[in-house]
Parts: sequence; structure tokens; C-alpha cells
Amino acid sequence: MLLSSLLSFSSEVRHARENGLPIVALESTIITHGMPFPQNVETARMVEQDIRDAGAVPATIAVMDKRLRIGLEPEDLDRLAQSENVLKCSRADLALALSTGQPGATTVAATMMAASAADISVFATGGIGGVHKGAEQSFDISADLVELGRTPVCVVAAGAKALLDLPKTLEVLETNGVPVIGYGTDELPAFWSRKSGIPAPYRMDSAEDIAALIKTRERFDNHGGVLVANPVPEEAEIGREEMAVHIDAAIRAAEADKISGKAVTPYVLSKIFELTGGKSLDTNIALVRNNARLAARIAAALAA
Ligand code: PSU
Ligand code: MN
Repeated sequence: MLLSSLLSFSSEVRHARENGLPIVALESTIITHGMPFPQNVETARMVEQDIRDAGAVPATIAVMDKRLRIGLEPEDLDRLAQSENVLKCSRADLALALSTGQPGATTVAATMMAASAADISVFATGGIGGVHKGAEQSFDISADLVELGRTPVCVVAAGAKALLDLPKTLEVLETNGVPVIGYGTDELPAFWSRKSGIPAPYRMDSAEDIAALIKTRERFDNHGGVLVANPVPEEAEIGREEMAVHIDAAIRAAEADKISGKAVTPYVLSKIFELTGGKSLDTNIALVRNNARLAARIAAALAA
């Protein structure tokens, strides 16, 4: 693939590739646009370590110095987390960051593109982008959903945030041919909450079963991704009723401040952080770490 000529690997990821070790991709928008400093770097480091502890190698993905980095050296991670002019890069933005040299943080969509170019088939994140509430007016549908339909990477997420329209998000995933698997649950998890009231299309209870599904899909031509929806650990969850109040308030604030386009998700996340007195961040950290551990087990099962 042509994108391969733009990739630069960290020493840890290069070693893993040479030795056939399981690798898990991680996105960087969550670091630059999803969490405040310094919790963003601390979390990124913890998540990388969770993946190592579970027997795989982490590859945090970002654009730096006109290169698509697959794995960041610790000093690069620090530099990215503290940069102020980082571009949030989805599919539409990746070439801009690569051609101008502006640092770029990759969303789920762009991280999938990079992972696929680097032959990494499993990727852990917090929550995917989706169909926003009111999309029938705004047409705000995340490019993550289209990418899941075209790029063969398994994305492990804690469902989609309840600030999205979850039934419409599932419909668009289905239209794009994406299998959605509830991990150990019959219900689609809703990011901060374990439950959404919406059934998960499929359920699987082991990393091995998920790896078998991925291997089968690899035999199809032009197959896309798989979405694994992994509920937040019980002790860290914020219940649906409590979250609904904060989400409504955050969406109203975004409308009042006339926030649109790619600024919507970061704005609403930081409002919710304020409204929950920081509790939403603890939940966010717990669910990303939980997804990283599951992704490492899926990657190990695929490598076995
Ligand atoms: N969910 C989070 N934090 C985030 C995101 C999602 O809890 O930072 C990011 C992811 O990178 C996701 C992106 O791919 O937001 C979706 O943005 P948009 O809706 O603009 O496509
Ligand atoms: Mn959007």
C-alpha cells in the first residue's frame, strides 16, 4: 500500500513486527481533544502499559514531523500531549497534517487507516463517533462509521456515547456492513453506562470467538472492520439516568455556543467533565484501560 511509505515505527513496534508479536493500535485524539492535561498523558502511558501487561505491544498512532507514526517514543507522547496546535485528524484531514507538518491526532477513522497500512488488525479506543442527535437536520455523522465499513480493523470500544443517537448509529453501521459484537453483554453499552436499553446485534463471551470471526472475515474481499462493544467495569460506571441529565445540558450548551463540525465531540466531552465534577473522566480512563486489555487478548488470540 502506498501509505506504507509515510509510516515511521517506534523501536518497540519495529521489534514486535520483526518477531511476530501481537500489536494493539491506540488513537491519539483522545489524548489531545478528549482529556485534559496532565491526565491525558498519564492515561496514555497507563493504557500502553496495560497492553504490555496483557502480553501485546502498544502502537499509539499520530502524525508528527510529516510522518504517520506507528508507536510513539515516550518523549514524542509528551510533546504531542502538550502541543497546542494539534489538528484533529479524521480521514479528511490526514493528508493535510502529513503535507504541512502540523502535528495531527488521529480519530478512530484515521487510526484505522494507519493501523491497516501497518498490518495491525486490533485497535482499542474509548468510544467511537456516530450519528449525532438531530442528524436529520445537521447531517452530523462521524466518518468513523464509514471507515468501519471499509477498513479491516477490529475496534474495541465501550459502545458509543449516549450523546449520540444510538439506534441511528447502529443502523448506519449495519448499512455499512459492520458486525457489532456485545462483549459479555446482550445490550449495547453506552460508554459511561453499561446499559443503553438497546439490544446488541450479536454477543460473544471470549477473545478467541472474536478472533475466529475476524479470521473468517479476512477471507472476504473488501471486507471492513468489526466493532466490539465492551461495557465499562461496573465499579466505574455512571448510571444512565444520571448521565442523561448531564448530556442534555452539554448538548444545549453546545447549541447555545453555536459549536459545529469536528468541534462538537471535544466540546461536549469537556462540558460533561465540568458537569460531573470530573467523575466522567475517571469513568473514561477506566473504560479505555478495560478496552486495551480486551484488545490485547484478541490480538494475542489472532497471533496464536
Ligand atoms: N470518544 C471519546 N473521546 C474522544 C473521541 C471519542 O470519549 O476523544 C474522539 C475519537 O477520536 C473519535 C472522534 O474517533 O472523537 C469522533 O469525532 P467526530 O464525531 O468528529 O467524528
Ligand atoms: Mn461530526
